[in-house]
Order: sequence, then C-alpha cells, then structure tokens
Amino acid sequence: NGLFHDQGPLFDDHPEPTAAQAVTLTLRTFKGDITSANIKYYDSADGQFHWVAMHWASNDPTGVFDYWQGTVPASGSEKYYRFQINDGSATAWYNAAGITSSEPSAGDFFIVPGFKTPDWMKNGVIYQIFPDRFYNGDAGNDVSNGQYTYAGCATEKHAWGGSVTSNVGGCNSAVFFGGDLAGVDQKLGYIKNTLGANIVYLNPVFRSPTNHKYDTEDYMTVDPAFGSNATLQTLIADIHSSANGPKGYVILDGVFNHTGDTHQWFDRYNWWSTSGAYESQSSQWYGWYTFQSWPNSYSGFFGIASMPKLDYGASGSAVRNAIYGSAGSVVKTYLKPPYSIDGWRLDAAQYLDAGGNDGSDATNHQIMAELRSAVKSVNANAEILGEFWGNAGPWTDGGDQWDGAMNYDGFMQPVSEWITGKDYGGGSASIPVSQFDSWLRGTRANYPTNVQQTMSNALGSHDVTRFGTRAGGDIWKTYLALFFQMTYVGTPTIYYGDEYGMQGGADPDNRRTFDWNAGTITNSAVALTQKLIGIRNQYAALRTGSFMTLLTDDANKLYAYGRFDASHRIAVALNNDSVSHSVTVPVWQLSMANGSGVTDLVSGSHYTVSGGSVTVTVNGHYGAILAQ
Ligand code: ARE
Ligand code: CA
Repeated sequence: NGLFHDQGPLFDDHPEPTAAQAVTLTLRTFKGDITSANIKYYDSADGQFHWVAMHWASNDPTGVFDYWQGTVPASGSEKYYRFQINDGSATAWYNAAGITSSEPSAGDFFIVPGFKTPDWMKNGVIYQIFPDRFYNGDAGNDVSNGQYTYAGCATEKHAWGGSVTSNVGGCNSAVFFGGDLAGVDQKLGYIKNTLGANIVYLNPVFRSPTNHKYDTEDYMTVDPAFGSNATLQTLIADIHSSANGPKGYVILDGVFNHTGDTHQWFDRYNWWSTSGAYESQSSQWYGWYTFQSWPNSYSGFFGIASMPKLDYGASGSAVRNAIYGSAGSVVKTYLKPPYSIDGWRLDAAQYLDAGGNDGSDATNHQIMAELRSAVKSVNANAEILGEFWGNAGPWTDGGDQWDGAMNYDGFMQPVSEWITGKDYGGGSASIPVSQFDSWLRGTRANYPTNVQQTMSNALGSHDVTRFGTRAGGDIWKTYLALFFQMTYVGTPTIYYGDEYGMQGGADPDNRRTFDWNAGTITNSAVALTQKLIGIRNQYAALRTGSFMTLLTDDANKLYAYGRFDASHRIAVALNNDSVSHSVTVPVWQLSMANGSGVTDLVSGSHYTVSGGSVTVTVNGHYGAILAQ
C-alpha cells in the first residue's frame, strides 16, 4: 500500500499532452519493495498493447518511498495505461481502479493527446441560479396574474417566499415570483465577494411561456420577464469584470434536444404569423421535427407534448446549422460579442438525434463532436458541460465531445448517501465511508484527469430534492458536505440556497425563492462556504493536485484523504458522526516528516507530525484541512 500513481503534477509531467509531447509517468512504491515495474499501455492507433520498462528515479525526502519512472512516447492517438509491478516472481497490477493480483480489464489511466479542458473550470467555483427564484431586481418586468394563458394555465404572480407547491399539477410551471437577470446582477457582490464563487450557471433564460423555460419559444430573445438581450449583455459584462470580485465566467443552459411547442418552428397555438410544422406540412420547418402522425403525434422529450424533439438529420442539415453550425447559430451567437458567454451546459445532451430517435447512438455522438468543433472554433477556452446522470465517459473520454458533465453519479449521489442516508431523490439509501471511498475511486476512473477536474460537483440541482431536506434540516450535514465539496476533485457547484441549507422536496419544491435573510455573511453556513472557497482558491493542490485516500473508518464514520502537489501537502479529515472524534491521520503517506508542523486552515490550530501521523479532534459533521 505504498503504491501510488495518479495524474497529478508530481506523477505525470504532461497531464494534457499535445501530440508532440511524450508523457513521463512516476510510480511510487515503498523503498526497496519491488524489483521492477512496467507501464503497459494500449495504443488506439494500432490496437496493440505496448510495454515500457520503468527505471528507479529517486527516493522521497522522508526515505519511505521509491519513485520509478517511464516514458510513453509522443503520438496523436489515445492511450490507456496500467502498471505491472514485480517483486521477484510475484506480480501485482495497478490502475485507476486500484491494485489487483491479476491483470485488470478496465479502469486504466488515460492519455488523450490534444484534449484540453478549460483551466478556468478546473480552478473555479460555480453558482447555479434558477432565475425566477433568486432575486427580483426589476419589478417592472414581473409577470402578472392572468397576463397570458399557455396550455390551459393562466400565469400567476406569487409573493416572494410563498409556497411553490400551492399550484402543483399541470399548472405549476405558470407560477412566477419575479426573479430576473437584473436581480442576479445586483447580487453579484454576494456571489463573487461574499461566497467567492466566480462562475455563474444560469438555468434557461430565453423566451418561453413557463417559469423554467426548458420549452424555448425563441432562442434569440431573452424572456421579457427576465429582462432584455441588453440586460443579459450587461450581466455577462459585470460577471466578467473584476470590479466586484474575481473575474467571472458565464455558462448558459443550452436546451437543444427539443424546442417548446410555441416556438415559431412548431407553433402549436398559432402564436406566430408564419406557419410552423404543427400548422402545415408545407411549413419550411416541417422536417425539423418528427411526426408519427401529423399533427398530433410527434416525438418529444420524454413524450411530453409541449417539448417537441428537433430532428437533427444528417451533417449539414438545416437544424444542425441553426443550432450550432452556421455563423448566426444559437450556439455561436452567444459565444461571440456582444455576449461572449464562456460555456454551454447542454440540457438532455444524450438525446439529441435524428429521426425522433433518443440518442446515445452514433448520430448523437457525431452531433456532439460537431457541436464541440463549433464551440471551440469561436472560443477554444469555452466549456461544454453535458447533462448526464450516469457514467459520461462515452461523451468525454475521446476528448472530442464534452469537457465534463454534471456529476450526479460520481459526486452528488455518493455524498448524499454517505452524509444524509438518502439518495438525491430523497429515498433511504445509506453507505459506510469505505463504500463512499470506493464509489468515488470507481467514478474518477471513468474519466481522464482533466475531465475529473471539470466535473460539476453539486449537492443538489433544480431536478432533485434539496440537500438541506435530505439532511433533515441538520445544518451540520451541510457543513460537512461543504468541507468535502470544496476539497474534492472537480468544480464545486452551489445550487442557489444550498449554501445555507435551503429546504425543498422534488420539482417544483426544489425551486423555492432565495431567502435573503439567510443568504448573508452572518449565517454560519454562508460564512463557512466563504472560508472553504477561500481556502480552495488559495491552494492549487485542492484543485489540480493528486487525490490519495488516507483513512476510512466505518465504525467511527471518519474519512481522511490527501490533496497535494509540488507546493503543498494537505490532509483533509472528515467526521460524519454526530459526536466529535479524535482522528489519527497517517500523513506519512503524504511524505510529511516527523517533527514537521501542519496547520488546520479552518481553525488555525497547529499540530506536529509524530510517529508518521497527526492526531486532531474533529467535531461531529465537521472537518479539518491540515496543510504544510
Ligand atoms: C414538469 C413538472 C414536473 C413533472 C414533469 C412531467 O415540473 O413536476 O413531473 O413536468 O410532466 C423541464 C423542467 C421540469 C419539467 C420538465 C418537463 O425543468 O420542471 O417538469 O421540463 O416539462 C431525465 C433527463 C434529463 C432531465 C431530467 C429531469 O435525462 O435530461 O430527467 N433534466 C433536464 C433539465 C430539466 C428539464 C429538462 C431536462 C427538459 O435539467 O430541468 O425539465 O428540458 C435518472 C435517469 C435520467 C433522468 C433522471 C431524473 O437518473 O438516468 O435520465 O433525467 O433519472 O428523472
Ligand atoms: Ca422581475
């Protein structure tokens, strides 16, 4: 168990290699423990395995470990590697999935030449906002009672703070609270200065009759209840500006699997003067949708009639051009001035397809690859964040589609089960820390390191129950979750209100209005969020350093892990019990020398390494971040 390798800066000299860069890999073992080691890699160029004999390179400063090195030659092809480790006649194997005695067939480390994910995503913190519910910055644009009727539902204006479940049923999407883009702009000080988050991800903002706006009526117009296109431009400029905090970035929600049924291209209710596909089979947009029987039977998102599915046809089709291909496409327009957004979150991204099919097939992957090229042709540093609920490897690992994905599977679910004893749907599901740790390892192994580092790690979203409710209203569970979120691999993502433990059940109750009495620095959870984000922003080791498990203690519900790079070694200790525990963290694994000091970055307390360990008392549902 002295064995270690990941693609942190101490173990991989080119984590994002070009085709011209060889990659030198470093493997750690106990000193004098092995006789030889090899890198065995699969090269997709020739479909063959290749071997690289490693050589002894150095000892660590504490004299506990040896470092072995080998170099995978440069080329443009994707490769997967594992290590074979020999001690005399005994052989073991090591890859991202762990150590095995027989050769593994999955879980190898990745080398993906030419694949670069945005550095600002690796180093940022996302704040996710459902615009109708964050802050009403302009009462003049509020939707009023009965302003319009859509799908049999008359709009309702509810007072801020009111229940969002009062109109459950077909019409809950017609309930508005007045939040808007001016409101987000007015609260950037809270997001950027108070919390320290620097990436704003907005749920859909384009014109649509519903509060959630996942049924787009016009991609080229900001919904009037949220402001105007000029308001969006001002908001983006203010987020980009470093005047009110760190330079920021903006990700918009790209809902491209389907339009709304009131879109001009479809026009189910004859809201437009032109003829849409629903109105006429000779409409210029008739072929943009898939009708099983015109007009009333057509493909939709999950069969929902208000969300007719776009038919992406073949390469170069009119739909592909309109969404991402042409200079004036939706995707390119907002990436370019005068908007200059920094990325797209792709809604229901696995489903985009031709002929009414539901994706996850070759056509879907082709569309995603074309979409990536379109995005990167405008801004090579723009982010493509896929919405996916399982292993997103098929869309990320080739380096030709998404940069990362919403990490429901590799973050939200395990964190929820470990800390709250509930899954993100709110049902009972509890796992011990050993299972939590192996779940995390397994899901990290699904992705190249630069993807892991840009996975969107959230405690909740607009599609699942609130973390605060799964935690039974216990704010200490939010504290613990924040400790983990801000020290783990991936881009921390705060769904507005989760920073103070906002309550809420399933959609639509997970979209309550933000409570501005709770969202202040005098709130202890908000203050902790600020502190933890500040620490993350200060230590690159917490963002792009290696991750090493140090301790899993199921009986006492304790977890410890290291994050480290050439500059800092950090041991994080977490206590998921409700009572305090003394935690003995084996920091010799991080080459911390006996007699050296560590500082808890949260409490400021100092400790001395002794017998290879640091012993620290951690409160129930709290943590310590021990750095040197
Ligand atoms: C509305 C009502 C709901 C009602 C529903 C059905 O609010 O109460 O149950 O209608 O009639 C948007 C709105 C929703 C709205 C929905 C339909 O935000 O409020 O619901 O439109 O009008 C799957 C998809 C994934 C999708 C989730 C929700 O794969 O793409 O379901 N998420 C995105 C957005 C949503 C959005 C849409 C898609 C549609 O984030 O907010 O909904 O544009 C498993 C599966 C996943 C599945 C997941 C959740 O893990 O693997 O595939 O995700 O469960 O069901
Ligand atoms: Ca408003």
